[in-house]
Amino acid sequence: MIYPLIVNFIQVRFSMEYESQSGFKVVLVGDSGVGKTSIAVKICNDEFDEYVNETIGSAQFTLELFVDDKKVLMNLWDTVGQEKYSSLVPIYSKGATVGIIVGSIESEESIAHMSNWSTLLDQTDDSMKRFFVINKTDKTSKLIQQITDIKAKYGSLYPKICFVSAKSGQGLRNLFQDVAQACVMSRKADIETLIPNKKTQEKCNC
Ligand SMILES: Nc1nc2c(ncn2[C@@H]2O[C@H](COP(=O)(O)OP(=O)(O)O)[C@@H](O)[C@H]2O)c(=O)[nH]1
Ligand SMILES: [Mg+2]
Repeated sequence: MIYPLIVNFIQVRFSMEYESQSGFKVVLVGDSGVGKTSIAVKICNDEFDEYVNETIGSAQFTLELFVDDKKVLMNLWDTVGQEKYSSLVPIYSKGATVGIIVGSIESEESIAHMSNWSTLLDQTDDSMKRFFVINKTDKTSKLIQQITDIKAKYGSLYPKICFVSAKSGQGLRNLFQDVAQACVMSRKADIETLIPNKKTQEKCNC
């Protein structure tokens, strides 16, 4: 008897929260200089600066996108990339729904390091959704060849690599639309675990 009431209550809360929630936390990590701040500024303010000030500590940006006609609010946390601060990543990323791990197409080293950043996110929450992003695609004249090479070399390590440019904005909208979708899916997954399993319920009633 109480089961439909619980489901109903959760569903009402669920749909209300899409309009008014405080936002999903999305963290940006990666080596210094790969363009984390530039990505956040471009997608949130549609601006690009050749001379970005180094991020001290962390900065936060707010981004609103729609998924299935529902507003999804995301708080992007832009963290410092220097190795010396990497021990702070598990603290910064606490409570994050999605981690965006950034490398630069200009720096093979930064791409190789993306797995280290992913390991750091594991220390916070190994079920956190990850997006592997290679930035600065505007800076190469051999983009197609580089994409093929990077996918061949890192494809098994980084499941789905997105190629973007914070300068031109190329690929960013699609990336963040996928991030918003992942946020919504994670909320649905959370709610599904709250709803009693029907089979278990039936068993209990026997
Ligand atoms: N050409 C180009 N330059 C970029 C791009 N993204 C960032 N940059 C430049 O790379 C430098 C470092 O960017 P920044 O956002 O500070 O990197 P962060 O240290 O990872 O936050 C800055 O001079 C940016 O203007 C991009 O997509 N294309
Ligand atoms: Mg920065």
